[in-house]
Amino acid sequence: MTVRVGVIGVGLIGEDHVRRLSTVVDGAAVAAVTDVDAGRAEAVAKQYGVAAVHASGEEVIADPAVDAVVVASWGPTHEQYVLAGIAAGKAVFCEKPLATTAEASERVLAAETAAGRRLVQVGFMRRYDSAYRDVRAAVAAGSIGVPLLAHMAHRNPSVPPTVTSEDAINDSAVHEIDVTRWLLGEEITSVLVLGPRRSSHASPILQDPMVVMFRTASGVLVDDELGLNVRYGYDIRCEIVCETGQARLPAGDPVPPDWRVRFSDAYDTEFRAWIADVAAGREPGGPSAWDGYAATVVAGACVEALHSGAWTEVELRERPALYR
Ligand code: NAD
Ligand code: ISE
Repeated sequence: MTVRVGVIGVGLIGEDHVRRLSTVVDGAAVAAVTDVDAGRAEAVAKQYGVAAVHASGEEVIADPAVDAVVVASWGPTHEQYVLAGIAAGKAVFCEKPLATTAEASERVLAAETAAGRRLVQVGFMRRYDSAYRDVRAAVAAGSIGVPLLAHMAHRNPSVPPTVTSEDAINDSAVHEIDVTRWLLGEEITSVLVLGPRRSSHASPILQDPMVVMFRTASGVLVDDELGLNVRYGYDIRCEIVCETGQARLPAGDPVPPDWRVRFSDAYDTEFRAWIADVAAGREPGGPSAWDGYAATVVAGACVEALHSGAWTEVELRERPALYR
């Protein structure tokens, strides 16, 4: 069976996912696309032989030739398409973030709960990266004791001058929020954001670099260095310090130029797994709407901590049975 996918938003990553679903992932085909930039949607459809270009995301979701939906538009638009996908009973792969506020993420949890099954997977692709998986397996094996600390870094070569400190947390640090929860298998309970001397490459609306700290339920302390204009490459680091050893990502050699190169295999693996689940009629095995909700709530607490300069508690609602 070929899973026919509709893609909403074909900017940088949406176009890459159209390429991936058209040329890399077996058993998938892109049946329809849309973008508020209609010319861009037409150009992507022409390049990859996509049959339909629709005027809106809602039309993509309603198209009977679309079995499953990828949402890769701007973050604030995700909620409306995810809710429409759930209402149509179609599987939805939503790029991070699931939604930009805790309230919007809760509406997604409520819609899935009412539907009685999980239809949504969130694009936290680091969970599919082989090096991150090795780190997780090394910690889970238990032979180096329990985790005590973690050091992470997320360095981007550059970002547009319109990117704010809040965007840096919601768009970039959100990945470390997710991998912290996934690597350690527990929730983040409080956060702190510190701003050191600023890079001369940063715009005035961006605290760059920034150190975001998380404390987890068992007391593990995580520091995440966010640098958005380091120029030399895309450098992602992660080291989990346990009682008698540590597990860490290997150093990039050479350092990749951007996220598309660094996580290329992870995106492919992520989509192969998602398509296999959709084809088999299974609930998605990847990051759930609960994971998307938790990441959004923690990111919101980080934004609060950025402004207050104080440790800030993370308040998650009770996890619905659907996600236990
Ligand atoms: P982008 O600006 O390059 O592309 C977004 C596209 O969405 C644009 O073409 C825009 O015209 C379109 N769009 C906006 N609103 C729309 C709407 N209502 N309906 C249809 N199209 C709409 O941004 P991007 O870098 O491709 O990011 C898109 C999403 O993917 C963001 O949520 C971002 O956080 C996420 N992302 C994830 C990763 C990852 O590593 N998982 C990497 C990059 C981006
Ligand atoms: C981008 O949106 C991503 O999700 C990348 O994975 C991340 O590394 C980058 O910082 C974000 O801007």
